[in-house]
Amino acid sequence: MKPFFYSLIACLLGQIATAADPPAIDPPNYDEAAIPEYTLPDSLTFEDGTPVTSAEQWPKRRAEILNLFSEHIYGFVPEGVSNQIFPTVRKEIDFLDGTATLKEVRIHFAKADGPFMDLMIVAPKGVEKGSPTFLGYNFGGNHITHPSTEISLPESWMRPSRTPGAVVDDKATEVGRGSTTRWPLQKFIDNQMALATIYYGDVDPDFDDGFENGAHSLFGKPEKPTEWGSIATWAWALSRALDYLETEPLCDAEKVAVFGHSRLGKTSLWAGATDERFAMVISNNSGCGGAALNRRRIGERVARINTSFPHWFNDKFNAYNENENALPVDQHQLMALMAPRPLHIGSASEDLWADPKGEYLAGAHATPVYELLGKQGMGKDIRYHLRAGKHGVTDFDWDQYINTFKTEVLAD
Ligand code: GTR
Repeated sequence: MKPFFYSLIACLLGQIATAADPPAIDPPNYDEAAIPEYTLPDSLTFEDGTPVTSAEQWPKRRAEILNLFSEHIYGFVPEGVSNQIFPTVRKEIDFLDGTATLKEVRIHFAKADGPFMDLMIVAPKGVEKGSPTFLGYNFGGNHITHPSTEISLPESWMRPSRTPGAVVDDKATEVGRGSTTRWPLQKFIDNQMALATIYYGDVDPDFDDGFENGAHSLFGKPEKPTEWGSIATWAWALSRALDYLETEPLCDAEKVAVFGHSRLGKTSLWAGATDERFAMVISNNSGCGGAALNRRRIGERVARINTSFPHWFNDKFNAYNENENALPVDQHQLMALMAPRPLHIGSASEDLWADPKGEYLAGAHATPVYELLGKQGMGKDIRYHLRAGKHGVTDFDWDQYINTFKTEVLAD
């Protein structure tokens, strides 16, 4: 009886384990030869099958594509979400040996005492009209960009840091000041450009929290599987930051390049797609759910990302786990939503998880839409660079983005 008893228990435990297990995920593939055949959806064919033949028809087709991305991947902003902001300037001082101004603005969402994000602006001095501006989220708080004690520490939940002591009890500490080289402030100033940055966790702390904190605490849980996940929420708040920049004398709101790295690169792309006021869009190593084509099924894939980060996309995106060919869109069409504005996609040679080749191809396959709009696409309005090295943001990457900003936005 004993062995039977044990096997019964083992069987029951097995069933419990099976019920709780995440869905089976194929191991990652890094072999180009093992990529299944695929056909990319055509950006220049309407959903009813008729071709898009003129630039005048593009806004209608663009709306279809945007709607498909909202419905199947990133999620719609729920009805009733208020776009109202309540900004308060908290600091404005000289910075970087008097070459720059440091300004801190607290922006409350929806009501004066609602949840808030702290926007930090570092802008060159002596620019009359307001400077062209990079707007982007940081991963660890505004204070990680520079050692100065003038920069306020974030107050919201802070994700763990690689710098020992920089985060204690989920809060940022003094130790984290200047702990990253990802934001070359003096380089921006020397190029007469401003940086506007926000800690992304102010808007929505990056864990699966059931929509209870950050901006979500105002609006509650999504009622439909097509409503927003965290990426769409972060993107929505970038638009609210741009609303503020439209009133900010230090910045030229008509010349704002939205930037993001990795998950925040997915976010900058979605912000650029949903808000055409952004003059230029930058994706740095954004990978799966960003610039990389889903159908290549190489490196990180849809099932993996939805399992590791269930809160990033809408619930409907789960329908495409190990089922990428069923997606009505692919990421080249997200790139096409930037047209005719300049788009810069940056990859890193060792960042195979993000599929550098897939990131390039998404840009290349957006070219027909740029051409329809009288632009050239890949090589001109769509820029791509492959930097040597790992996943990250380097000065070399910034040199490329600054150059594209100058030649494609500021030279006009
Ligand atoms: C990884 C994730 C990527 C990327 C990255 C990041 O773990 O798989 O999609 O977003 O995180 O944002 O750092």
